[in-house]
Amino acid sequence: MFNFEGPDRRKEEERIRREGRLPPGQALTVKFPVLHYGPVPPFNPANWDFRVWGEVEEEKVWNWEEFNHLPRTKVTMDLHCVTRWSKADTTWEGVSVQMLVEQGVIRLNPSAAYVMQHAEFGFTVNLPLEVVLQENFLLATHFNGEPLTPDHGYPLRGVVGAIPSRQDLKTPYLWKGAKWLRGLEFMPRNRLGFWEKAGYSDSADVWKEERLA
Ligand SMILES: Nc1nc2c(c(=O)[nH]1)N[C@H]1C(S)=C(S)[C@@H](COP(=O)(O)O)O[C@H]1N2
Ligand SMILES: [Mo]
Repeated sequence: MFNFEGPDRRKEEERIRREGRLPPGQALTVKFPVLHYGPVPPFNPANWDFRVWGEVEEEKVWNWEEFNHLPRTKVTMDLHCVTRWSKADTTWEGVSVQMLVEQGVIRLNPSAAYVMQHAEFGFTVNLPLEVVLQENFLLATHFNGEPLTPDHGYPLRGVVGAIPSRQDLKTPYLWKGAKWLRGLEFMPRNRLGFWEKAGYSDSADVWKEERLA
């Protein structure tokens, strides 16, 4: 597929590689491939809600309007997909879980250690709490200044990537962000999500090339 992207891709890949931003076994794309299991769900703001439950002092349920009044932030990241494409300098806007916790909007129990993202059709993705609280994990409503498109997760998705200046942050492959996200479950112990149960790596570190379990 990359052959059809022209000379710009090659030059861009050289630059990203030189800057140490291309993990092993990855190739740069200037497109934005779409990958998921199953159909794209419809969005109806009248019955959409976002739930926060589990190891929290108080469960939360926000409708679409309430969700849009939460504090918002922006982050620019490189995305790394386990199917071996990477995309550089993508800008995401939305809600940071770290910020919600710092501002007391979500109050975690001390027992909270893992997080399950719950999406439409029962799709799930698990991550350690530590990663969900990093700056490179966002509950995103916008990509490069525009609302998400339906196939990339509209109206809301988890997204995780690499912030080039932040090599201290753990960086999992892109599948660790659930599109069409509807809730977060804070958990005392780890449970595997949809792709993790199917044999993908639990930790999914892009720099260690943790693709399959
Ligand atoms: N709800 C949902 N989210 C999902 C998936 C899925 O099957 N369902 N697949 C994941 C996988 S495997 C990848 S690689 C990324 C792809 O995101 P993209 O389509 O925006 O490139 O979404 C992730 N989020
Ligand atoms: Mo994927």
